[in-house]
Amino acid sequence: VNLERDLRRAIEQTQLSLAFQPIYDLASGRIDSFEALVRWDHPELGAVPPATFIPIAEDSAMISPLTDWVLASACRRLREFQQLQGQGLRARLHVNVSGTDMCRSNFVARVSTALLSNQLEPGQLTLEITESTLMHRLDAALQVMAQLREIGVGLSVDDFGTGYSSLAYLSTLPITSLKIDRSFVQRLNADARDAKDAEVVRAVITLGNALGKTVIAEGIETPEQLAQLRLMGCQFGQGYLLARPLTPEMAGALAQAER
Ligand code: G
Ligand code: G
Ligand code: NA
Ligand code: MN
Repeated sequence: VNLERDLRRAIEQTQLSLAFQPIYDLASGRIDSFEALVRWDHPELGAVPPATFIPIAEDSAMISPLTDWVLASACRRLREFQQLQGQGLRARLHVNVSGTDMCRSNFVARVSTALLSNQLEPGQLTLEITESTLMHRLDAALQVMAQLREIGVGLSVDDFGTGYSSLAYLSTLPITSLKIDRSFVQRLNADARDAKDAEVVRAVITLGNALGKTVIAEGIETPEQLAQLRLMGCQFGQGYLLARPLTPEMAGALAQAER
């Protein structure tokens, strides 16, 4: 099996699809946005996880066509969600992007095209970039991030706490939000109520809030974790306890129910 060759075909032959996982406002319980997650149904192998094929795409020429497919498809769906929600509401979307792709010269134009083609406002889109890929090419990434902020696109550091960005960078990066990695959230158990792990999460939330960043906890799986995060002042959350990644149809139905 040659996954790089197969991926080229997958983009052309609609073997790819998107799942949408809601991000909730923990205070109101309302949906803040949906994160688009790419899925690949390989004709012989079945479901191939993105953790397998995204790195292959990044190391080949396939990452840009893949990103463009995700951006276009996710924006089209968001437009549908917005129509289901009706007047006045502005559904919002998170899309994961690869740091290597973001540093290509035409990236900002490609993002603008996806938004314009679907009559969406830049403020409706947040791009998630993992801490490690961001730090890998920091200078190039900073330039592109500044341009994206200038047009109004939101920027989130994904898997925060697992990379190298350190607290020193947090105040200087042009980001609008950070997502606390689920490995931290998973350590918020009842028996760890006053453990050091909880203090790390609390400190990240406090610092993020103080710097004016939106803080999103990911990977919430238990009511205990949710309760602790709320107490710590975490405003947004995502995880299997709240909602799993959903088909576009189910996500649309949820969006409609929020109107
Ligand atoms: O959905 P799942 O848990 O299998 O995702 C695994 C990883 O793949 C996550 O780190 C997620 O951010 C990443 N991922 C999911 N969809 C996309 C996408 O469309 N583009 C990129 N670059 N990464 C994605
Ligand atoms: O790296 P990123 O945060 O983009 O990864 C998103 C992935 O995490 C998705 O593939 C999604 O399926 C998975 N995910 C979402 N919620 C949870 C959760 O509560 N627990 C676990 N273990 N994984 C989750
Ligand atoms: Na993500
Ligand atoms: Mn993450």
